[in-house]
Formats: sequence, C-alpha cells, structure tokens
Amino acid sequence: MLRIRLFEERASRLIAQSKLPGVLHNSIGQEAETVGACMALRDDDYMTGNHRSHGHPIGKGVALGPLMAELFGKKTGVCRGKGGSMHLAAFSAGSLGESGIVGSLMPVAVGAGLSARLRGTDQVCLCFFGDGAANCGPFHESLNLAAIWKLPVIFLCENNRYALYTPQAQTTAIEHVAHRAKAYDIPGIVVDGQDVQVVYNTVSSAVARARSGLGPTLIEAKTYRYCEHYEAGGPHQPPNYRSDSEIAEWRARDPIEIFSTRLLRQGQLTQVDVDAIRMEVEGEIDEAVAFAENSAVPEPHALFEDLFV
Ligand SMILES: Cc1ncc(C[n+]2csc(CCOP(=O)(O)OP(=O)(O)O)c2C)c(N)n1
Ligand SMILES: [Mg+2]
Repeated sequence: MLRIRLFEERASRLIAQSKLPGVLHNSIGQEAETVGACMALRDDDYMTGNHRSHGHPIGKGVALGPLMAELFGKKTGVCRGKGGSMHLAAFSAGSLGESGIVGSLMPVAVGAGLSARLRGTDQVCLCFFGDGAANCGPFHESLNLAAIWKLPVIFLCENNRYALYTPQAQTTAIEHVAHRAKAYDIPGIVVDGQDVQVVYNTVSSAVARARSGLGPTLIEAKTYRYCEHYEAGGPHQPPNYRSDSEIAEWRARDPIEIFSTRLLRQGQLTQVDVDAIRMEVEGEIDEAVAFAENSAVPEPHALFEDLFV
C-alpha cells in the first residue's frame, strides 16, 4: 500500500513539474482494495485494470522502475514507453493491461478466464473496474458470459463514489453495484474497501470458488479517491463537485493508517518498524525515479515495432 501511495505522490509532484507527459489518474486513498485483492492472487493469475491503474500492477508485484519509466515514456518502461500512465501492462506478472476506454478491459478479463478454462489450468483473472464502468455495456455482457460459462473471473468494482465529477447516485438506480449480481445469478458482496484484510479475505474466498469451477463473483469495495479525477502538467481547475468535509471524512479512514494502527495495537509491528518500512519504500521510489530519468527515450524507428499490421 505504501509503494502505491508513495509512487503516486511522487508521480504527482513530477507531473506538476512537467517532467511527465500526458495526464495521471491517481488512486491515493484506494490502496487497500487494490492490495487486498491482488494479494489474494497467485503470481500466475491474471489481472486487468482501467485508467486509474498504477496501483494494480504494483499490487500484482511488477517492479517499480519499469512502471515509473513507462510514466516517463522511456524505452525501459513496461510497454517500452509507448503506453504511458493509462496503458501499463506486464504480461510476465499476469498484468494484462489497462485502458482509458472505460469498461473495455472487462471482456478481456472474461477472455483470460476462458483461456484458463480451455487450457485446463486453475488460473483466475481479477478484473478491476469503477462504479462508472458498471453502467457501461461491457459490464453486463462480461458478467453474463462469465456467469453462464462459470468462468474463473473475480469482478472487483472500485466504488469511489464518482465517475469524473458525477456522484454515483445521479447515474445509478441502485445504491450497491454488487446487488446487480442477482441478475446474473452469481454471488455479490459489498465490502469496506478501506480495510485491506476484509478485502483480502473476501477476494480469497471468491478466488477459491473460481478455482474450483464454481464461477465468477462480483465484489464491490466502497472506497474514495483523495486526489482529483486526473492531474496534468498545465493549469487544471476541476468543478466544485464534492465538499471538503466529505474528503476529510474519508481521509479519517485512511487505509494505510487503519492497517498500521491495527498491527501496532496487536503488537505485530512497532512504530520503529512502521517508520523503517516507509523509509525503505521511499528508497525504492528514489531508485525507480533515477532508473526512469537515466533511461533513454525510444528511437523514432520504435514507432514501427510492435504493430500487428
Ligand atoms: C467509454 C468511455 N466513456 C467515457 C469516458 C470518459 N471517462 C474517463 S474516466 C471516466 C469516469 C470513470 O469512472 P469510474 O469507472 O467510476 O472510474 P474512476 O475514474 O472513478 O476510478 C469517464 C466517464 C471514457 N474514457 N471512455
Ligand atoms: Mg468511480
């Protein structure tokens, strides 16, 4: 969780200094649902993300240097600098990709589940998507197909209450996305997305169910993004769409604080350990940034590589 938090805080500073191209969709505040879900997977399981997906490959165990280099557009990036922030993929870690087209990776996750079935493995695919994506066509098509074929897919809705600047209540007839599971005759579970252990336990059960051939589960993690919908190098004034008190309320339930306080209380960690972990991760981020900054940009001819046609 700290790797994601500090990676994104650093990326945020870098883009404010115009050191990164494009835009960033950070997930600060949402780390528990990402990590709790990813930790329930094996290394050879698959994962798909969306536009807000720096944390997903980090949760899946992808090294920070090549991820940071991808944000810089460098040739040592996970996609050789051609994808950037919204297209991180690392097949070696089962991270099948991310996309700025909302909902578009959901059918890919179903395809990964079908692939595992056809190859006779017990791999599963974890599919991250937002509350906004839950109102797109691919959501319904993906859940239906996965349900009738009992495919090993775990659909993880990261409900951060907003799609861009629109609150969920203005776009969605029901309060809990997970209740839509009933329409596909699969389990639907609402969890506290700020508690990494609750997410881990719930996703672990869904993974076990999927591995044993019983099919998909829809899990909805209630969470919140502290940051803006996106961050960019230039001036950017988002509309006034949420109150300071709402943000403060969610910050008071910070996922990293909740977990570290619990471990301190249980005597599993001391404050010295907590501080040491933070220092260690800060060092990892420094290294990742140095790796990215010292890497070369792709040569012009790289434009013509990795093309199907
Ligand atoms: C198909 C499609 N429609 C609209 C957009 C514009 N858009 C970009 S992000 C976004 C909101 C997505 O909200 P959600 O799925 O809840 O994810 P979050 O940003 O909250 O993590 C929208 C509508 C898009 N990129 N793709
Ligand atoms: Mg959302």
